[in-house]
Amino acid sequence: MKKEMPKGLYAITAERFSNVKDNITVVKEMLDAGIKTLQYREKDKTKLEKFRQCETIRKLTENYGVFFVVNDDIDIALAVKSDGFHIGQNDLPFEEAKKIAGADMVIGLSTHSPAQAKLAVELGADNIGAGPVFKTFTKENADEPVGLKYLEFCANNIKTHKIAIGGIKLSNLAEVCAYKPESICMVTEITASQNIGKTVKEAMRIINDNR
Ligand code: 3NM
Repeated sequence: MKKEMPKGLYAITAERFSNVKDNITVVKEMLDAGIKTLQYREKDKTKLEKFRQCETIRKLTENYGVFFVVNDDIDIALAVKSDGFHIGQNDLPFEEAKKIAGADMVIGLSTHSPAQAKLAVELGADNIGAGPVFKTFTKENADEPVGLKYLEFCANNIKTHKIAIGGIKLSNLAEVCAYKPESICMVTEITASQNIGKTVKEAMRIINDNR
């Protein structure tokens, strides 16, 4: 059975931007702080290293009852039995990824324009990334920021679960909340924080206050 992705704050790993901590240490801090949705995203490791970290994170997220998403690697997602899988516009065609992932896997697709968002819905995406809302230095070759205008388009036209992403910080979180995306993702604002627990709790408070 497909699980439902929780709404609210969505966290993603980024070991390069984690103050020299490894992903597992950061994930434990995120889980202790109350994160409900977590994506494993890692561009600089071998398949085996990624698999090992995902195996550990799957156990941890299961213990905490947290929704676990694997980015890019469908084989790892299936092997560790993650709840979800996420791909971008330059990965396997969405239809192919969906066939491989099977009926029980929640599948998300990153989108950067109204046309991509509409197509993602037509193709049966369970959720869509919408961004980058603001300038980001976390993703290599990220698209130019689509701004709050794209979130406004999505709010008015897309019913599928939306994940706002890209350059989102505590300082601009309330502006993003105004467009009511089901989830909001902050990557480096959390991973690079000197106090992950405090940052996560503050983000959740802002999201709750602006629902
Ligand atoms: N995807 P930060 S932007 C992983 O627009 C990712 O699809 C994006 O990192 C998209 O919160 C992004 O540190 C990185 O800016 C966001």
